[in-house]
Amino acid sequence: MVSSAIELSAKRRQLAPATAKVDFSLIFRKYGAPRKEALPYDYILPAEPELVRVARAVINGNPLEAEDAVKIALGKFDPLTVISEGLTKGMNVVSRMWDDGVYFLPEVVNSADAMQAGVKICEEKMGRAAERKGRIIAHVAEGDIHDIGKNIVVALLRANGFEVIDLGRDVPVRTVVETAKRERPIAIMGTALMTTTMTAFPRLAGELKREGLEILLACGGGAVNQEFVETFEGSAFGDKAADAVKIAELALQGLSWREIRGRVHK
Ligand code: B12
Repeated sequence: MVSSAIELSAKRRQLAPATAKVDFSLIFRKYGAPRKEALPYDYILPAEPELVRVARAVINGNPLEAEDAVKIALGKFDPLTVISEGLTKGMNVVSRMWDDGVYFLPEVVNSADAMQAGVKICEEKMGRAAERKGRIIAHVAEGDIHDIGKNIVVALLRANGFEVIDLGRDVPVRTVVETAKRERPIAIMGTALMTTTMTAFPRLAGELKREGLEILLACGGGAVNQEFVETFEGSAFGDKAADAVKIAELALQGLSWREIRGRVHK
Protein backbone atom coordinates (compact mmCIF):
# COMPACT_ATOMS: atom_id res chain seq x y z
CA MET A 1 0.00 0.00 0.00
CA VAL A 2 2.65 2.46 1.12
CA SER A 3 5.10 1.53 -1.60
CA SER A 4 2.43 1.87 -4.28
CA ALA A 5 1.58 5.32 -2.91
CA ILE A 6 5.24 6.30 -3.12
CA GLU A 7 5.42 4.97 -6.65
CA LEU A 8 2.33 6.97 -7.54
CA SER A 9 3.91 10.17 -6.17
CA ALA A 10 7.18 9.49 -8.00
CA LYS A 11 5.34 8.80 -11.23
CA ARG A 12 3.32 11.96 -10.85
CA ARG A 13 6.44 14.06 -10.29
CA GLN A 14 8.05 12.47 -13.33
CA LEU A 15 4.96 13.35 -15.36
CA ALA A 16 4.73 16.88 -14.03
CA PRO A 17 8.25 18.31 -13.62
CA ALA A 18 8.69 21.66 -11.88
CA THR A 19 8.71 23.89 -14.90
CA ALA A 20 6.17 22.07 -17.06
CA LYS A 21 2.49 22.86 -17.08
CA VAL A 22 0.82 20.29 -14.84
CA ASP A 23 -1.17 17.95 -17.03
CA PHE A 24 -3.86 16.81 -14.65
CA SER A 25 -5.17 14.30 -17.15
CA LEU A 26 -2.01 12.26 -16.58
CA ILE A 27 -2.43 12.03 -12.85
CA PHE A 28 -3.68 8.63 -11.81
CA ARG A 29 -7.09 8.49 -10.24
CA LYS A 30 -8.49 6.08 -7.70
CA TYR A 31 -7.70 2.43 -8.48
CA GLY A 32 -5.12 3.52 -11.03
CA ALA A 33 -7.59 4.65 -13.67
CA PRO A 34 -6.23 7.65 -15.61
CA ARG A 35 -8.44 10.72 -15.94
CA LYS A 36 -9.79 11.21 -19.43
CA GLU A 37 -9.78 15.02 -19.43
CA ALA A 38 -7.69 17.63 -17.69
CA LEU A 39 -9.53 19.23 -14.78
CA PRO A 40 -9.80 23.03 -14.99
CA TYR A 41 -7.63 23.89 -11.98
CA ASP A 42 -5.41 26.42 -13.71
CA TYR A 43 -7.92 29.23 -13.10
CA ILE A 44 -7.06 29.04 -9.40
CA LEU A 45 -3.40 29.76 -10.10
CA PRO A 46 -2.01 33.31 -9.85
CA ALA A 47 -1.12 35.35 -12.92
CA GLU A 48 2.54 36.15 -12.16
CA PRO A 49 5.03 33.50 -13.37
CA GLU A 50 7.13 33.60 -10.16
CA LEU A 51 4.05 32.94 -8.06
CA VAL A 52 2.79 30.25 -10.44
CA ARG A 53 6.11 28.49 -9.94
CA VAL A 54 5.63 28.63 -6.16
CA ALA A 55 2.08 27.29 -6.46
CA ARG A 56 3.20 24.47 -8.78
CA ALA A 57 5.92 23.42 -6.33
CA VAL A 58 3.19 22.94 -3.71
CA ILE A 59 1.01 21.04 -6.19
CA ASN A 60 4.01 18.87 -7.11
CA GLY A 61 4.62 18.26 -3.41
CA ASN A 62 8.32 19.02 -3.70
CA PRO A 63 9.87 20.92 -0.73
CA LEU A 64 13.18 21.63 -2.49
CA GLU A 65 11.37 23.00 -5.51
CA ALA A 66 9.21 25.10 -3.18
CA GLU A 67 12.27 26.56 -1.42
CA ASP A 68 13.88 27.52 -4.74
CA ALA A 69 10.67 28.98 -6.16
CA VAL A 70 9.98 30.97 -2.98
CA LYS A 71 13.51 32.40 -2.92
CA ILE A 72 13.06 33.60 -6.52
CA ALA A 73 9.58 35.00 -5.83
CA LEU A 74 10.87 36.88 -2.77
CA GLY A 75 13.09 38.87 -5.12
CA LYS A 76 9.93 40.48 -6.49
CA PHE A 77 7.17 40.08 -3.89
CA ASP A 78 6.91 40.53 -0.12
CA PRO A 79 6.65 37.37 2.05
CA LEU A 80 2.93 37.82 2.74
CA THR A 81 2.16 37.96 -0.99
CA VAL A 82 4.29 34.88 -1.64
CA ILE A 83 2.35 33.05 1.08
CA SER A 84 -1.14 34.20 0.11
CA GLU A 85 -0.79 34.37 -3.69
CA GLY A 86 1.75 31.60 -4.29
CA LEU A 87 1.83 28.92 -1.59
CA THR A 88 -1.84 29.20 -0.59
CA LYS A 89 -3.06 29.23 -4.21
CA GLY A 90 -1.10 26.02 -4.74
CA MET A 91 -2.68 24.49 -1.64
CA ASN A 92 -6.11 25.56 -2.91
CA VAL A 93 -5.51 23.49 -6.03
CA VAL A 94 -4.38 20.56 -3.85
CA SER A 95 -7.59 20.93 -1.79
CA ARG A 96 -9.68 20.76 -4.97
CA MET A 97 -7.76 17.74 -6.19
CA TRP A 98 -8.36 16.05 -2.83
CA ASP A 99 -12.07 16.90 -2.98
CA ASP A 100 -12.24 15.53 -6.55
CA GLY A 101 -10.52 12.27 -5.60
CA VAL A 102 -7.46 13.03 -7.74
CA TYR A 103 -5.01 13.37 -4.85
CA PHE A 104 -4.92 11.09 -1.82
CA LEU A 105 -3.29 11.42 1.57
CA PRO A 106 0.32 10.71 0.41
CA GLU A 107 0.15 13.51 -2.16
CA VAL A 108 -1.44 15.94 0.29
CA VAL A 109 1.27 15.13 2.87
CA ASN A 110 3.94 15.93 0.26
CA SER A 111 2.18 19.17 -0.67
CA ALA A 112 1.86 20.16 2.99
CA ASP A 113 5.62 19.55 3.43
CA ALA A 114 6.34 21.70 0.37
CA MET A 115 4.10 24.46 1.70
CA GLN A 116 5.74 24.34 5.15
CA ALA A 117 9.20 24.56 3.55
CA GLY A 118 8.06 27.65 1.63
CA VAL A 119 6.45 29.26 4.68
CA LYS A 120 9.72 28.75 6.62
CA ILE A 121 11.72 30.70 4.03
CA CYS A 122 9.09 33.49 4.12
CA GLU A 123 9.22 33.50 7.92
CA GLU A 124 13.01 33.89 7.84
CA LYS A 125 12.63 36.79 5.41
CA MET A 126 9.99 38.48 7.60
CA GLY A 127 12.23 38.07 10.65
CA ARG A 128 11.20 39.14 14.14
CA ALA A 129 10.60 42.74 15.06
CA ALA A 130 12.99 44.03 17.74
CA GLU A 131 10.17 45.39 19.92
CA ARG A 132 8.15 43.07 22.16
CA LYS A 133 4.55 44.23 22.15
CA GLY A 134 2.74 41.56 24.09
CA ARG A 135 2.56 37.84 24.72
CA ILE A 136 0.32 35.54 22.67
CA ILE A 137 -0.36 31.80 22.92
CA ALA A 138 -0.93 30.02 19.59
CA HIS A 139 -2.16 26.46 19.16
CA VAL A 140 -4.00 24.02 16.94
CA ALA A 141 -7.18 22.61 18.51
CA GLU A 142 -7.21 19.34 20.40
CA GLY A 143 -7.37 16.37 17.99
CA ASP A 144 -6.30 18.43 14.98
CA ILE A 145 -2.91 18.14 13.28
CA HIS A 146 -3.44 20.75 10.53
CA ASP A 147 -0.80 23.31 11.47
CA ILE A 148 0.11 25.17 8.26
CA GLY A 149 -2.28 28.07 8.92
CA LYS A 150 -1.19 28.29 12.56
CA ASN A 151 2.44 28.48 11.46
CA ILE A 152 1.61 31.39 9.15
CA VAL A 153 -0.24 33.15 11.98
CA VAL A 154 2.76 32.66 14.32
CA ALA A 155 5.21 33.98 11.70
CA LEU A 156 3.10 37.11 11.10
CA LEU A 157 2.63 37.83 14.79
CA ARG A 158 6.38 37.50 15.45
CA ALA A 159 7.20 39.69 12.46
CA ASN A 160 4.89 42.30 13.97
CA GLY A 161 6.62 42.31 17.34
CA PHE A 162 4.49 39.93 19.40
CA GLU A 163 6.08 37.32 21.63
CA VAL A 164 4.45 34.02 20.67
CA ILE A 165 4.33 30.87 22.78
CA ASP A 166 3.65 28.25 20.12
CA LEU A 167 2.08 25.17 21.72
CA GLY A 168 2.01 23.30 18.40
CA ARG A 169 -0.79 21.06 17.18
CA ASP A 170 -3.35 18.73 18.77
CA VAL A 171 -3.11 20.67 22.01
CA PRO A 172 -5.40 19.55 24.87
CA VAL A 173 -7.73 22.28 26.13
CA ARG A 174 -6.30 21.81 29.62
CA THR A 175 -2.74 22.49 28.38
CA VAL A 176 -3.86 25.79 26.85
CA VAL A 177 -5.61 26.80 30.08
CA GLU A 178 -2.61 25.88 32.28
CA THR A 179 -0.23 27.76 29.98
CA ALA A 180 -2.52 30.79 30.01
CA LYS A 181 -2.64 30.74 33.84
CA ARG A 182 1.14 30.68 33.98
CA GLU A 183 2.03 33.05 31.12
CA ARG A 184 -0.88 35.56 31.26
CA PRO A 185 -1.00 36.32 27.51
CA ILE A 186 -2.98 39.20 26.02
CA ALA A 187 -4.71 36.73 23.66
CA ILE A 188 -4.90 33.07 22.66
CA MET A 189 -4.94 32.16 18.95
CA GLY A 190 -6.62 28.89 18.00
CA THR A 191 -6.70 27.10 14.65
CA ALA A 192 -9.09 24.29 13.67
CA LEU A 193 -9.47 22.71 10.24
CA MET A 194 -12.02 20.07 11.10
CA THR A 195 -15.65 20.21 12.11
CA THR A 196 -14.84 17.55 14.73
CA THR A 197 -12.11 19.63 16.40
CA MET A 198 -13.49 23.17 16.29
CA THR A 199 -15.69 22.22 19.25
CA ALA A 200 -12.55 22.49 21.40
CA PHE A 201 -12.91 26.30 21.18
CA PRO A 202 -16.19 26.72 23.09
CA ARG A 203 -14.83 24.24 25.67
CA LEU A 204 -11.65 26.31 25.97
CA ALA A 205 -13.57 29.59 26.25
CA GLY A 206 -15.74 28.01 28.98
CA GLU A 207 -12.73 26.75 30.96
CA LEU A 208 -10.97 30.13 30.73
CA LYS A 209 -14.10 31.79 32.11
CA ARG A 210 -14.41 29.22 34.95
CA GLU A 211 -10.79 29.89 35.90
CA GLY A 212 -11.51 33.64 35.95
CA LEU A 213 -9.09 34.28 33.08
CA GLU A 214 -10.31 37.19 30.97
CA ILE A 215 -8.22 36.40 27.91
CA LEU A 216 -9.49 36.80 24.36
CA LEU A 217 -9.70 33.57 22.36
CA ALA A 218 -9.21 34.36 18.65
CA CYS A 219 -10.34 31.51 16.42
CA GLY A 220 -9.53 30.76 12.79
CA GLY A 221 -8.77 27.96 10.35
CA GLY A 222 -10.70 26.35 7.51
CA ALA A 223 -13.46 24.77 9.61
CA VAL A 224 -14.27 27.87 11.63
CA ASN A 225 -16.55 30.74 10.66
CA GLN A 226 -17.88 33.88 12.30
CA GLU A 227 -21.34 32.44 12.92
CA PHE A 228 -19.87 29.54 14.91
CA VAL A 229 -17.50 31.72 16.93
CA GLU A 230 -20.36 34.04 17.89
CA THR A 231 -22.07 31.12 19.64
CA PHE A 232 -19.66 31.36 22.60
CA GLU A 233 -18.42 34.28 24.67
CA GLY A 234 -14.88 35.55 25.07
CA SER A 235 -13.99 34.92 21.45
CA ALA A 236 -13.46 36.62 18.09
CA PHE A 237 -13.17 35.24 14.58
CA GLY A 238 -10.51 35.96 11.96
CA ASP A 239 -10.65 34.77 8.36
CA LYS A 240 -7.06 35.42 7.28
CA ALA A 241 -3.72 35.17 9.06
CA ALA A 242 -3.40 38.96 8.84
CA ASP A 243 -6.59 39.22 10.96
CA ALA A 244 -4.67 37.58 13.81
CA VAL A 245 -2.31 40.56 13.86
CA LYS A 246 -5.23 42.99 13.72
CA ILE A 247 -6.91 41.19 16.64
CA ALA A 248 -3.65 41.07 18.63
CA GLU A 249 -3.18 44.83 18.20
CA LEU A 250 -6.71 45.45 19.50
CA ALA A 251 -6.17 43.12 22.47
CA LEU A 252 -2.95 44.99 23.22
CA GLN A 253 -4.95 48.23 23.37
CA GLY A 254 -7.06 46.59 26.08
CA LEU A 255 -10.29 46.23 24.09
CA SER A 256 -12.80 43.66 25.34
CA TRP A 257 -13.81 40.65 23.20
CA ARG A 258 -17.11 42.40 22.43
CA GLU A 259 -15.30 45.52 21.21
CA ILE A 260 -12.87 43.43 19.17
CA ARG A 261 -15.76 41.59 17.50
CA GLY A 262 -17.25 45.00 16.72
CA ARG A 263 -14.05 45.99 14.92
CA VAL A 264 -13.24 42.77 13.03
CA HIS A 265 -16.52 40.92 12.47
CA LYS A 266 -18.44 41.66 9.28
C1 B12 B 1 -3.03 19.91 4.01
C2 B12 B 1 -4.17 19.09 4.56
C3 B12 B 1 -3.84 17.99 5.36
C4 B12 B 1 -2.41 17.66 5.78
C5 B12 B 1 -2.05 18.55 7.00
C6 B12 B 1 -0.58 18.85 7.09
C7 B12 B 1 -0.28 19.94 8.09
N1 B12 B 1 0.90 19.87 8.64
O1 B12 B 1 -1.08 20.82 8.36
C8 B12 B 1 -2.55 16.15 6.13
C9 B12 B 1 -2.34 15.34 4.88
C10 B12 B 1 -1.63 15.62 7.22
C11 B12 B 1 -4.03 16.08 6.48
C12 B12 B 1 -4.56 15.11 7.30
C13 B12 B 1 -5.94 14.97 7.51
N2 B12 B 1 -6.92 15.69 6.95
CO1 B12 B 1 -6.61 17.29 5.91
N3 B12 B 1 -6.54 18.72 4.72
C14 B12 B 1 -5.54 19.40 4.25
C15 B12 B 1 -6.05 20.46 3.24
C16 B12 B 1 -5.89 19.88 1.85
C17 B12 B 1 -5.42 21.84 3.30
C18 B12 B 1 -5.39 22.50 4.69
C19 B12 B 1 -4.43 23.67 4.69
O2 B12 B 1 -3.30 23.56 5.14
N4 B12 B 1 -4.86 24.83 4.13
C20 B12 B 1 -3.99 26.00 3.98
C21 B12 B 1 -3.92 26.81 5.30
C22 B12 B 1 -2.98 28.00 5.11
O3 B12 B 1 -5.23 27.29 5.57
P1 B12 B 1 -5.82 27.50 7.07
O4 B12 B 1 -5.23 26.54 8.02
O5 B12 B 1 -7.29 27.59 6.98
O6 B12 B 1 -5.23 28.92 7.51
C23 B12 B 1 -5.54 30.16 6.91
C24 B12 B 1 -6.71 30.90 7.59
O7 B12 B 1 -7.73 30.03 8.03
C25 B12 B 1 -6.03 31.70 8.68
N5 B12 B 1 -5.94 31.14 10.04
C26 B12 B 1 -5.52 29.92 10.44
N6 B12 B 1 -5.52 29.83 11.75
C27 B12 B 1 -5.92 31.01 12.24
C28 B12 B 1 -6.08 31.45 13.56
C29 B12 B 1 -6.53 32.76 13.79
C30 B12 B 1 -6.71 33.23 15.18
C31 B12 B 1 -6.82 33.62 12.68
C32 B12 B 1 -7.32 34.99 12.93
C33 B12 B 1 -6.65 33.17 11.37
C34 B12 B 1 -6.20 31.87 11.16
O8 B12 B 1 -4.69 31.90 8.24
C35 B12 B 1 -4.33 31.05 7.17
C36 B12 B 1 -3.91 31.90 6.00
O9 B12 B 1 -4.80 32.93 5.74
C37 B12 B 1 -7.57 20.56 3.68
C38 B12 B 1 -8.55 20.98 2.58
C39 B12 B 1 -9.10 22.38 2.77
N7 B12 B 1 -9.99 22.72 1.88
O10 B12 B 1 -8.78 23.08 3.69
C40 B12 B 1 -7.83 19.15 4.21
C41 B12 B 1 -8.89 18.95 5.29
C42 B12 B 1 -8.81 20.03 6.35
N8 B12 B 1 -8.49 17.65 5.87
C43 B12 B 1 -9.50 16.90 6.20
C44 B12 B 1 -9.39 15.61 6.79
C45 B12 B 1 -10.69 14.85 6.99
C46 B12 B 1 -8.14 15.09 7.18
C47 B12 B 1 -7.87 13.74 7.86
C48 B12 B 1 -8.88 13.31 8.93
C49 B12 B 1 -7.77 12.70 6.73
C50 B12 B 1 -7.65 11.27 7.17
N9 B12 B 1 -8.63 10.49 6.73
O11 B12 B 1 -6.73 10.90 7.86
C51 B12 B 1 -6.47 13.97 8.47
C52 B12 B 1 -6.55 14.70 9.83
C53 B12 B 1 -5.95 14.03 10.97
C54 B12 B 1 -6.07 14.94 12.21
N10 B12 B 1 -6.29 14.33 13.34
O12 B12 B 1 -6.00 16.15 12.16
C55 B12 B 1 -10.83 17.57 5.87
C56 B12 B 1 -11.62 18.06 7.09
C57 B12 B 1 -13.12 17.86 6.87
C58 B12 B 1 -13.96 18.31 8.01
N11 B12 B 1 -15.14 18.75 7.68
O13 B12 B 1 -13.65 18.27 9.14
C59 B12 B 1 -10.40 18.68 4.84
C60 B12 B 1 -11.28 19.94 4.82
C61 B12 B 1 -10.42 18.00 3.42
C62 B12 B 1 -11.83 17.63 2.97
N12 B12 B 1 -12.46 18.45 2.16
O14 B12 B 1 -12.31 16.60 3.32
N13 B12 B 1 -4.72 17.08 5.88
